[in-house]
Amino acid sequence: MQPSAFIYSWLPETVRDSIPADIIVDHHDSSEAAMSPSDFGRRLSGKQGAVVNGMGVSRQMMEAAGPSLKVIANVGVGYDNIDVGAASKLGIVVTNTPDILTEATADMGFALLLASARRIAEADRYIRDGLYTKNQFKLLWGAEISGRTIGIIGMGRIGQAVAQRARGFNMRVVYNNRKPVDPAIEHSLQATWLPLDDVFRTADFLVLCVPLSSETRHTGNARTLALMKPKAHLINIARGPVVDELALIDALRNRTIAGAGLDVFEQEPKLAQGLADIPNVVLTPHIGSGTVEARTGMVELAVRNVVDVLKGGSATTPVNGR
Ligand code: 8YV
Repeated sequence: MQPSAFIYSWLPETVRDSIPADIIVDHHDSSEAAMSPSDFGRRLSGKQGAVVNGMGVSRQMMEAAGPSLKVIANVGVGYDNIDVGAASKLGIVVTNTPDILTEATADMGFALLLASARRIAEADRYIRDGLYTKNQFKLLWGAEISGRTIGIIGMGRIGQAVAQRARGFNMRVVYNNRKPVDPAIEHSLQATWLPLDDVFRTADFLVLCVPLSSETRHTGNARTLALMKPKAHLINIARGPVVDELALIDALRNRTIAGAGLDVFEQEPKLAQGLADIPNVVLTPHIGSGTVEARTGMVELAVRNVVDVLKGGSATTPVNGR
């Protein structure tokens, strides 16, 4: 049987042209129009491979797709949208796109950190609202970064890249991870492992970089947010549900923390009621990996993973082995 793949993603011509001619490509540009899960399921049916960008893939969908399905390549490093356990049981390889987006996402973490510290979004609104009519000394004062403590939760590739940037800003780095990272990495980043609550307590800037799992859901909650300093800022470049958005809204409204920068939300693309009305939060629409280089590279890698598996080889970046 001729191999076929359903590509649910933006697909630049260069990448499309790299797909061997004997693989039948069924393409839907998810960046132009999202599909309903049921339509997605129908298009997946009978295919051997899938590239998935921003769609949940359940066990039911995989079973409905039929036994020919061999590989699902997620366009993203996080793969909480895919039931990997079910895929493994069904013998389906799941892949992700690590590394290629590390620097872009860490940059975004720092962009939000700086924006929150220096109230960039408020300042932008101030000018657009026509309020900049004279220079004022005591205007939109923010927080200094140099010499402050950054607390990183999740010290994988992206967390480490955030720590590297923090060193450049002369910050003290503390972090929490399920287990401490290699001592050589700790040494080069001058990073100190602390228990989770201590990271919440110590950080002037708390940056969330953990994958979403049942253990990390609501890592930021009413209890842990209450541990934070009133001058602290929370930055989320991980997944929305890592923070209890309603508890965060309370903390921001009551000024028990100073500010937040959020690239991800609990019910994306919906925001919790009231979030957008809070002045001391900077909001961006899940663009952490949003650079030409990262997003193009992610699609390239995802397509390559599918092609390699369909050609009888191994995927470069599997998350569940084979
Ligand atoms: C998205 C991301 O996947 O890599 C991740 O885990 O969250 C992002 O890069 C991207 O927006 C594609 O949908």
